[in-house]
Amino acid sequence: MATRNVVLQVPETQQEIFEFVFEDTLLALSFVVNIALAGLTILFIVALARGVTDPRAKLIVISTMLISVVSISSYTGLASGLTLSFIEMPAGHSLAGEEVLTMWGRYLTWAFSTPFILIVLGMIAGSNITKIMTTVAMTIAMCVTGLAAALTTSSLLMRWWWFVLSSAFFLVIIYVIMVDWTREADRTGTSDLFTTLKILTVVGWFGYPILWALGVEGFALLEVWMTSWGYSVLDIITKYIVTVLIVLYVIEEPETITADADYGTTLKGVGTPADD
Ligand code: RET
Repeated sequence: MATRNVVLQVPETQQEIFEFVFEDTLLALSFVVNIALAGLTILFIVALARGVTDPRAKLIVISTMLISVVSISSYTGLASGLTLSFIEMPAGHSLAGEEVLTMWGRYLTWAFSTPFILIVLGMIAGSNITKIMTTVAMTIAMCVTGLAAALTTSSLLMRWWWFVLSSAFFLVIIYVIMVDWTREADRTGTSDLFTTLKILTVVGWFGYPILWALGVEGFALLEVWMTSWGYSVLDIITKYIVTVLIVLYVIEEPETITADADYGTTLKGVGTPADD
């Protein structure tokens, strides 16, 4: 009977979840701070990169902006109670049978934000479309399987199997960044910036699966607000700090990243204005 009462007290409707989030000041702040920072980052990019003319530099800038555009929407989803739910953990989990708050919107929206991070990193390294698209596909696969890991309630084993699958995709991305792009950035002449971005990205990205494993989704050693702040701090490093460093470099339009008016045209010369 006692268990039944606890279950019935769990917020179920979107409004109840919204109220639950805002009753927990720390949890609510972990969302609101990121909404503010994503907004400020967008304004920062608009203010600084307005005058950029080179099409390749513009593509990099727009991609950085899309990271924060996705982020502000993602955190709005969380803050409004739309993209988080209480789900019951399967047998064997340390909170088995209890309903825990899952911020599944994070895993979902990473599938839209991380591709832009990788497009930008790959372009700064001077990599090719095949490698960039491979990492984009891998990150989408990583996030979707991570979402599946968080939402699987049938079996603990299946939750961790999803986690293993997601980690396999993750390791492919780390390999491309550490090996291919590091070599390519050397050749392109962007290794100073790329090395800094690489450290922030690789170290930061490893924090996400660690938090997943330590939080309620995994071994439940951390409380929900701690996990949420953990993700929010990692997001600040891997998105806004990385973006600011990139934009400050790209607005100077150095030769290492520019490509002139022909860039992105299908036929040679199509993008060049006629002489007459
Ligand atoms: C999950 C759990 C399953 C195993 C792995 C994960 C990795 C997540 C990562 C997320 C990166 C997110 C970023 C977001 C910025 O918007 C899904 C936590 C490997 C690496 C950079």
